[in-house]
Amino acid sequence: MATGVIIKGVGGFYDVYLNGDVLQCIPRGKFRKQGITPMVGDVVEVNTRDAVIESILPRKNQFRRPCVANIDNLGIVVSVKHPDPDLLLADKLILAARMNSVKPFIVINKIDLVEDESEIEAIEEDYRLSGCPIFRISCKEGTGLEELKQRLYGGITTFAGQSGVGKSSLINRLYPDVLREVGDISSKTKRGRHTTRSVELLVLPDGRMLVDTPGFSALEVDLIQPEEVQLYYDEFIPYVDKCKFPKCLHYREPHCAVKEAVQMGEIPKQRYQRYIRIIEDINEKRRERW
Ligand SMILES: Nc1nc2c(ncn2[C@@H]2O[C@H](COP(=O)(O)OP(=O)(O)O)[C@@H](O)[C@H]2O)c(=O)[nH]1
Ligand SMILES: [Mg+2]
Ligand SMILES: [Zn+2]
Repeated sequence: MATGVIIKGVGGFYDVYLNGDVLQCIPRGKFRKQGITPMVGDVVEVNTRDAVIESILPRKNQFRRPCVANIDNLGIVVSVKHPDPDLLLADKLILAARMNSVKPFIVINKIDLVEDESEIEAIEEDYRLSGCPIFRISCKEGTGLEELKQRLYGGITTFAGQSGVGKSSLINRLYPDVLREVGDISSKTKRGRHTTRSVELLVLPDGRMLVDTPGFSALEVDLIQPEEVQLYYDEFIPYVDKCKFPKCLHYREPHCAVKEAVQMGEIPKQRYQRYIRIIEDINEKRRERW
């Protein structure tokens, strides 16, 4: 028996990465009877002689789009320009990642497009206390890719962000052996081809893995309670105990230490304002539901 990771699944067969090798396996019949479908990213125990998956270890998380389990790290890609950064989306992705025990990091791409560094610095400033490592890169010129590669964390990494920010370009750069479709922003409608393809894990030489299909939905955020959101904001930690109300949402409550810290410039203002947007979004969605 050996332990490996499913890196691909097609037509009932699963490619399992085991000690540097790939073994095509079938799952034991019992899984189907139990209604369990193995997923890409699953850690499995394999009977190597028969190439049979005997057991699937408990998943730490699982996602539908792309359909993959056990994600460790999420690279949130924003571009300085074309398209302009959508930091509300980035914040929601940070939240969705942390809710699912995924470690987020921020990748600022297309730095070749700005002459003035201040646009990059503004994004970095916004996330300086978020606890997310931040990388500046240009997929076009190759800047910062080596550093990103060296600091890519162990386990399985996936990338998310708006369309056109350079996720596919980045995966191609990090894993150049397999070329994937890099879209032109203007021809984004030619989707069909890509959506039917199944997800695959790309194994880097040292065993770290990338999800080949970018994506990671922030929809899960809708399920969170408004009072839970703050638990995922590292920025607030030093202040929350000093708020007058123990259940302070740092929203409309008086004598709120978080709001005071924002006023004093100790917590980045934009990031706080987007936190409020998220709280209001959640409240609105809940009103619609009831
Ligand atoms: N100038 C510039 N363009 C880039 C860079 N990275 C990607 N692009 C371009 O941005 C467009 C969208 O890239 P793509 O990787 O398809 O984005 P995705 O939708 O996030 O997967 C393509 O035309 C890329 O050539 C970069 O670092 N600099
Ligand atoms: Mg793409
Ligand atoms: Zn407060």
